[in-house]
Amino acid sequence: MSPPAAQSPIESLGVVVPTYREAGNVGRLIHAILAVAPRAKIVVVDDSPDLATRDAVLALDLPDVRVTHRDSKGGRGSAVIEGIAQLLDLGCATLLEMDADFSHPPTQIPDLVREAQQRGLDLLVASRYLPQSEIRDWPLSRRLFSKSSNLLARAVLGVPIADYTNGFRVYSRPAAQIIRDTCGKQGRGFISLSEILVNLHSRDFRIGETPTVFVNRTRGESSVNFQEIKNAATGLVKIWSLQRRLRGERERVRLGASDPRGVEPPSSRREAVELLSDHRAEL
Ligand SMILES: Nc1nc2c(ncn2[C@@H]2O[C@H](COP(=O)(O)OP(=O)(O)OP(=O)(O)O)[C@@H](O)[C@H]2O)c(=O)[nH]1
Ligand SMILES: [Mg+2]
Repeated sequence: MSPPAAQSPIESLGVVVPTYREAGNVGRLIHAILAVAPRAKIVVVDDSPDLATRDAVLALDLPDVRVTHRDSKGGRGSAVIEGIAQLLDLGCATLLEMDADFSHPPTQIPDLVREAQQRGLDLLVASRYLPQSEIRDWPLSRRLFSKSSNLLARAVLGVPIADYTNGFRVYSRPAAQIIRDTCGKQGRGFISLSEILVNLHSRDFRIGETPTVFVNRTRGESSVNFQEIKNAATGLVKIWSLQRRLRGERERVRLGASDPRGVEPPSSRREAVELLSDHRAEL
């Protein structure tokens, strides 16, 4: 389905919210999103062990808000990718991902969407690590862990972005299609945020950052645990190897060698835009 050509990015916005035990947050968050983006379509992908979060969404009874409940904790990244696929099917031209716990201020959504469009970006990261950014109420241990994870990811992967792990991001439709078709293979949790960066950067998609204010959650429980951290470390190694493979493929294509990828996803943004013809109008 194609969005009408006249729609502005905020009018054709789709928002994906991954949830794990967020019954106390999700309803308020959806109202807060719709207060600033009344035409947005919202997809919640919930992996909670009970139905409280799903029921909190259903109780809102809003036509453009849907919730998918999955049977096990499939990971934040896989939930986002599933939500992105649904939003693409709904015809959204601009997509945004954000957490359910109000760490990502919904009031910044219109500015993010506008900035992504004005700068011609395929991915705009709301970043906690720019000079004007702010992190509120995080304990020192959490700050140190997050900062060092980001420095490590940047050192290994080299995508010129300061914040690899904040899941408050805007995507163009072509970028979202690449994410749907290529990501979620190097881990299912928070590491998918880095996998997305590498898959888009390796294909010359346009990536930028803008400052944000990140606020520690005040309701609900953290889902971060040791297993998640271990999975992220393994995922980082896999993504590094993926990045080398993508670079090799690009080089082979550049040198005119026959394309060994068969029906694999496009190796550059240009190729992606040429192939993804269903939304030529907005590209
Ligand atoms: N669907 C789904 N969502 C998840 C999963 N793990 C976390 N989330 C959601 O992803 C978002 C980010 O997770 P958080 O637990 O807030 O992670 P964090 O911000 O690093 O840490 P805290 O805010 O301290 O909990 C929240 O909306 C969570 O509910 C998961 O396995 N599946
Ligand atoms: Mg959080």
